[in-house]
Amino acid sequence: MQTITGLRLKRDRRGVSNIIVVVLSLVIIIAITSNVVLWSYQMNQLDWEKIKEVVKISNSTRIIAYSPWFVVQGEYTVKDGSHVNGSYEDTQVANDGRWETFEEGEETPNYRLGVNGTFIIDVSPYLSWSVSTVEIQLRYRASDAGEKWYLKAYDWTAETYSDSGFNSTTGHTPTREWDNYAVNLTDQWRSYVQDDGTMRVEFCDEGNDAARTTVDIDFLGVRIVASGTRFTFKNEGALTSHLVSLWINNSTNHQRYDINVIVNSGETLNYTRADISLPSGQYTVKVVTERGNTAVYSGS
Ligand SMILES: [Ca+2]
Ligand SMILES: [Ca+2]
Repeated sequence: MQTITGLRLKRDRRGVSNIIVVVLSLVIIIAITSNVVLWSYQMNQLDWEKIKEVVKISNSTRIIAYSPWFVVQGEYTVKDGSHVNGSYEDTQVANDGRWETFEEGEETPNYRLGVNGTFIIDVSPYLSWSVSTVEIQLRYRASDAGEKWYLKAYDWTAETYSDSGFNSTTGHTPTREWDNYAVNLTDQWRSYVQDDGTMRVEFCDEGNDAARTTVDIDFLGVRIVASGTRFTFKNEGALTSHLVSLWINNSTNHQRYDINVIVNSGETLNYTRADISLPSGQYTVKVVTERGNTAVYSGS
């Protein structure tokens, strides 16, 4: 009797342990299977989202910003010729009915005129911009049209007044009426502007001539020309897109920029970057989304 009971107990224990093994195995199998299913579902979800994402670049445009005019802060230095009338303050505002008058020197036939002044440019608001050049604008009236007039700036390295690298070095022929004459310093502007924004500008005649010219200066000013870029992104997909990087490429240069731009489904978004200057000639813009999709735009 005792033996039979012992056998039964052994069999029951084996049966219970078998059930435990089966149940544990089932639990493990279910856990693994559900994880695999979930993982593949998540993968499919990401793939699906990547496929569904449609972002386009519909435009990229150069934008130009001008600083206010910076004007002379003290009386002009007359290098050749003489001061006749008015003061430097009369040259600070254009078209205000006030001007400063200078006359070529007395030594016939060597009539010469050259005046220069110091200008302080406030560069600080444009530090984050891509400064493309500095412009000099003059409004003046000469009493004869017999010679050209020039704008130059002081080259701090060469230690001389120069127009080397300016967009125009041919001078301006006056009409004997009020004339506007502007030059820009191209990308050579750094030679002419000190780090603290100090700049010296000279207005001078073409050379020795027999007519003694009187010149009225109504306005002389300098300003910063900054350039940036406005991109237009279009989200034609059903999902919100996160743009994470932007490339500007041309035949010689590939430049990457970090961006952090959210474009909602159906949205057209303008995105302006003052520090990005589009290259001249053919270029391509590429944006990359967080999901790894790209959009490309070709411009020139
Ligand atoms: Ca002259
Ligand atoms: Ca004036």
